[in-house]
Amino acid sequence: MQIRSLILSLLFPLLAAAPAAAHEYTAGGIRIGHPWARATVPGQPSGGGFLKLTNTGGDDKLLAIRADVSATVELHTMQMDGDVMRMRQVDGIPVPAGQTVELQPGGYHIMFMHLKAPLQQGSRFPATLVFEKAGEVKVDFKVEAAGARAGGHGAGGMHH
Ligand SMILES: [Cu+2]
Repeated sequence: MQIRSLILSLLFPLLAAAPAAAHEYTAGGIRIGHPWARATVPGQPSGGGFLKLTNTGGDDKLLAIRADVSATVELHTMQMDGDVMRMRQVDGIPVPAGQTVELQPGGYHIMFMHLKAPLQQGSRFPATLVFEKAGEVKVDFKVEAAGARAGGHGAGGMHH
């Protein structure tokens, strides 16, 4: 009994922390996992956003994102140009039926272009995802450390 309550008390803080760390939304057959953005420094023109899309329905496509934190929001992919990884704007991110598509550093990502203010670590901001079939979904992006899951973009956002 004592051991059991010790284990519970050790486990509980972890369990209690989980929902805050990983927030999730649903739109039709699409599950949107943990939208997050990288913190930016003052003067940094743009910031990256990431999330995970799990599609249990039919073929769909992420068409656009709207947010007030920046003048515009673009969808980007990374591709090799000779020896250099470069970003390229895409006009949508396909989310095929039954598949999981992860927007992550070094791959598909969201760019909040021309930020109105730096993205502060620990804060949240609202955004609307627009899907071809599932329609519009409001989500909150959590702002995490600039170096979180590093790779892809330089922290300075100098490519833009
Ligand atoms: Cu980009």
